[in-house]
Amino acid sequence: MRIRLINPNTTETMTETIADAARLVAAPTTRIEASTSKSGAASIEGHYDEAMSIIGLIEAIRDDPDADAYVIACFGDPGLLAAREFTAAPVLGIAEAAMHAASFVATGFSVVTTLERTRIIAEHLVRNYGMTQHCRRVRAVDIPVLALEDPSSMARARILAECEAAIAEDSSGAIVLGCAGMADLTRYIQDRLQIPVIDGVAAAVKFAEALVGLGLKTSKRGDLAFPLPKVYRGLTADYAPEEPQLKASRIR
Ligand code: 5HY
Repeated sequence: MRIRLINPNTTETMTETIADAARLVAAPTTRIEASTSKSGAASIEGHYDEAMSIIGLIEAIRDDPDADAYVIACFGDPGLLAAREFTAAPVLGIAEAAMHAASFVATGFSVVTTLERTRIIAEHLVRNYGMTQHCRRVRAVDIPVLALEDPSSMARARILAECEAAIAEDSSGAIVLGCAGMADLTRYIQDRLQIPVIDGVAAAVKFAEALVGLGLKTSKRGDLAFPLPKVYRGLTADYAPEEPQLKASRIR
């Protein structure tokens, strides 16, 4: 099977970190094809960044209509439902995938994310995904997303310290890493804390494999049916939804 892994920010180096983490856990028969959004923000750290990233996300799906599944590799799960409308193939958001995986291995987990402002967005997702009973706390290390790639930011040490505090103070049994850019820290933190540390990129890849293995596709009945054809103007004119039969004839 083929998974299209989409980094909705425009930073190629981060896509490489994300793709490495995905390939580390993918089954031998799974091909991971990673893409960096062609439009939007260098890093997604708020509602506005998220909104501006969705065109690039849809474009990446439209450019590869035959993938067996799609993974949105940003912890805000930007455009998740719009993407599920746009294609029949399963679409996984790394935040949703990570939280579900954590709930399978611990009765309580903490999320450790980047900036204080995205901590609030992650709390919204906890509620939206019905995870309030499982998520003990969402924490932030207040490091910008792109500083994760800068050794001088001490990001690794600060994230480890925040995870240790989560175990001590939240009585959590598992940690969810709250940014795709933290994917390469999973093993490092897990070896030191000896509790499950969940990276959403890896979790989303394995859930995508499971859904495809089960022969499940996104339901086209109700709110995730293909978008209704209509005229779009301005910047989005090129994204006007097509007639479903036209779309169906173009994609699987
Ligand atoms: C992410 N931003 O995973 C989120 C992290 C965050 O550009 N990739 C981003 O802080 O919300």
